[in-house]
Amino acid sequence: GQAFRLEDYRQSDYLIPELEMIFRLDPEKTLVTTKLLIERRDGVAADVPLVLDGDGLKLEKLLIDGGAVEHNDHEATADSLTITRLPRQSRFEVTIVTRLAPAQNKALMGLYVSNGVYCTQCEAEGFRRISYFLDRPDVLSTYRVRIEAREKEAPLLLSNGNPAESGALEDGWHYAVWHDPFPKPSYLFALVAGDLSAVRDRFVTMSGRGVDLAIYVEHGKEARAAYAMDALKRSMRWDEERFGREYDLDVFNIVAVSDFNMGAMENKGLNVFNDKYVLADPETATDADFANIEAIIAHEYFHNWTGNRITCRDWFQLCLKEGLTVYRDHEFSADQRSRAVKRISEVRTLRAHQFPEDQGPLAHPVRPRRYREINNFYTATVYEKGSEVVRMIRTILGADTFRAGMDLYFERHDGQAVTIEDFVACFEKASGKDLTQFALWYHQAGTPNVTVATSYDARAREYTLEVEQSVPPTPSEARKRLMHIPLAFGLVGPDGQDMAYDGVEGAEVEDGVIHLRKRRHIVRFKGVQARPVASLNRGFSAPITLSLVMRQKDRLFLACHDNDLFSRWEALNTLFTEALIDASTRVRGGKSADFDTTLLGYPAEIAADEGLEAAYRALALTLPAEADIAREIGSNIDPDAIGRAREALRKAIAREAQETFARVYRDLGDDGPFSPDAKSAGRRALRNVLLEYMAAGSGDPASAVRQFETASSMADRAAALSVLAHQFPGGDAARAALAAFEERYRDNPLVLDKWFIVQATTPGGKTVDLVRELMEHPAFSLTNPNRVRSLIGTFASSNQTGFHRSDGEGYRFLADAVLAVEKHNPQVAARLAVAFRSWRSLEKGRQEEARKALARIAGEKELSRDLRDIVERTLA
Ligand code: HT7
Ligand code: ZN
Repeated sequence: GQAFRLEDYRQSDYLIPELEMIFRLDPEKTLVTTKLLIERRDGVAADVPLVLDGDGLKLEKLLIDGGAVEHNDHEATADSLTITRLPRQSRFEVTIVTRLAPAQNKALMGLYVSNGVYCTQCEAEGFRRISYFLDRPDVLSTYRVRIEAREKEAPLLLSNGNPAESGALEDGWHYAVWHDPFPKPSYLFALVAGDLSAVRDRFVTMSGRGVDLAIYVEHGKEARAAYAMDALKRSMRWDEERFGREYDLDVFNIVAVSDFNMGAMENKGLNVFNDKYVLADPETATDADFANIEAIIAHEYFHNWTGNRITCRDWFQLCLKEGLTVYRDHEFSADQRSRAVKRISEVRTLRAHQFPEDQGPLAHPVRPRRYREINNFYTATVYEKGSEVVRMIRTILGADTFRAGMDLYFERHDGQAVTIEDFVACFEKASGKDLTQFALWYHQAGTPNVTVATSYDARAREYTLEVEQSVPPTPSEARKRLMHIPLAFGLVGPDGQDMAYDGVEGAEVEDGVIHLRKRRHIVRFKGVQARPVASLNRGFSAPITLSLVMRQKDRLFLACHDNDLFSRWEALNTLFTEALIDASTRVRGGKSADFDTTLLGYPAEIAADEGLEAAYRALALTLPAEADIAREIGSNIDPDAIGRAREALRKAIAREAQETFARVYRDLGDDGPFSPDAKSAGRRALRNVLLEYMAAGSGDPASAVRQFETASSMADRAAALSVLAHQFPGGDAARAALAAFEERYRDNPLVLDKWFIVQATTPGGKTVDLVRELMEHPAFSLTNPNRVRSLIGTFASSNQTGFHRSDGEGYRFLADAVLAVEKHNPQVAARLAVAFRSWRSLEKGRQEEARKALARIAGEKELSRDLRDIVERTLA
């Protein structure tokens, strides 16, 4: 298929400074009239045709300056409209009428109907499914949108910007007009029409302007939007205080819909959300749900400045808005909650999603140079690694200069569509530093590895780090250039405090950060009074892998004493990972998984250490996931051996710490009325980790049954359900709990998703059959992305022993499911297929089975561009 290349970018010949749209809404026959004010750029000849993008469109009518266009003067296909004869003057008006059937649109791009609500999704290239347009982010227009609908069917009519006018029409129809004064690209256009309830509030901005806020949900769900509204107001205030960014329209609307391909969408003044990221109350939402809602509400709101006011020149620049906005939402959550706990969670997510991407066939730079289907580039690399790159800029420049760079970016580029080079230039200007080498983080794929060897010369009082960097080859980038890696560090002394030193040679070291720029640095710290333990990459200052051979004793010392909480967690996590890799090798060789007793003794200490916040203790006690262990092993992977080793470690820890765990679990108790705040969530997280251990150690489901039956929140109920279903599968307790849960929530699809997830992630070879069976459940639907992701997606991405069943049944199942979903929703199907990406790191038998399943998909004649792109790159 055709690929788009960054170097081929050129400006469009025409611009569309203004447009008017009229929607006459009907589920089967919607008419869209679009009146475009077209402007020819200076220097472009009048005979240069105007070529507008379309996707599956049917042209009903075409006028230029109000007059008909001759047959010979234009060509309309489903995918484009080319007008060859145009007025000589540089500005003219093109009127286009298209006809749509939104009720038939199951791809959920363009205009569609979700549970009776008309809504749109235009990013990245969905606008062209509504009307012919210059559907590219560097064409910015002001929109005036008139919506007409049957009042009974759609009393609520929304679009971007501010409301301008509304009124009644004949035959029970009515209309509303919206005007958005801020020029925007078409991907930020939105329309919503339906019968929804509003939760309203008001926000006064820092300059004293009032903004009417509304969150629209289905009738009866209003109370479940209260937390989202609170998160919105906190986000608006935070952006003023931390970045000086004020909201700019009179209204800010959020709509929750139940059929949505992604999490949410930042359309100007009218954010559309997957209802999963709006609706929450203690009865139905876990603590993770509350935290996700807070983060995503913030993320979409923050896009108003990073994405909307300043947008991307082209889709290669996606990280310009996404990486930066993720960085901003991470900072917001860190300020609202515990910074260390937040950072640990971010790093776990990065390693779970971005590292395998960077280390597999789908690896690409944060700012890619080539794509066949842009939908497949909304990736962990663009989002999460993109955020890490911004974080590194801040680490290198310091907080104040970083803020000065951001201020300059907002000032210089407001109202423009720009590039990563423009963004980086603002920080170069603000700091006076040359960031050319640093910018390789945007341009070069792959996770850099840093190898470190340490030595201490007691006589000379000199501590030496020999540091070497390498970047592994990735698809289409065999040779890599050397990166600028900011490595935050501390030299931890025998008393646990960071040690001072007199001077340093061999690298630039500033404010606790070593700047690696060469392949090899020998960094000598002078005047170090005793042998320290090196704490490196503190706070995960750079998204790298670190190879540092360290005695277990020293790692354990860091796990107990490092004053950087992230590094403390990291030390323990590394100890667990190393132990699990060893154990899985032994298990695979038919031996027993043995563990060092020093390591087994430490979890009880952590659980009982009240000097540590509960959320941190919960994270520290969470063993590396099976996928984390597999990633560290890297090749010839046997997921069953890893599963057994991990289970053995969990049991060994549970037995060793039995009494302490039971006591701490009891003491944490039920802490009264539910509150979603971070402290209460942390207590629940710790209790629930302990519950898992207690069940594993005792082999008795009783405590989980008790918690399931008496839980006063979904957080506790869902945790108990998962202990029962995963540790006692098929047993009476698990069966009873699953049945009770299903009965209690049968009318709440978002909660039933948790029921699907718990079952889909049950370890072991039988789960694939269960998942196939659950696809027949009345609550399951192949056309709703949340259902598909909960049942099929989590099975494939989060059930190592289930998906990787050695006979290949998991792979055959996924191939069938992907092909079934692809028929109506290529975007969601392509995302499901990403679960195959690490197939080459499996042992030979599984590799062959996975390859066959992929080849079967690739062999289908009529594949969508989305799915073909993923499958071919995965097989390449
Ligand atoms: N910017 C939004 C991306 C998005 C999207 C992309 C492709 C297809 C459907 C989509 N829905 C939302 C989400 C965000 O990052 O804020
Ligand atoms: Zn985003």
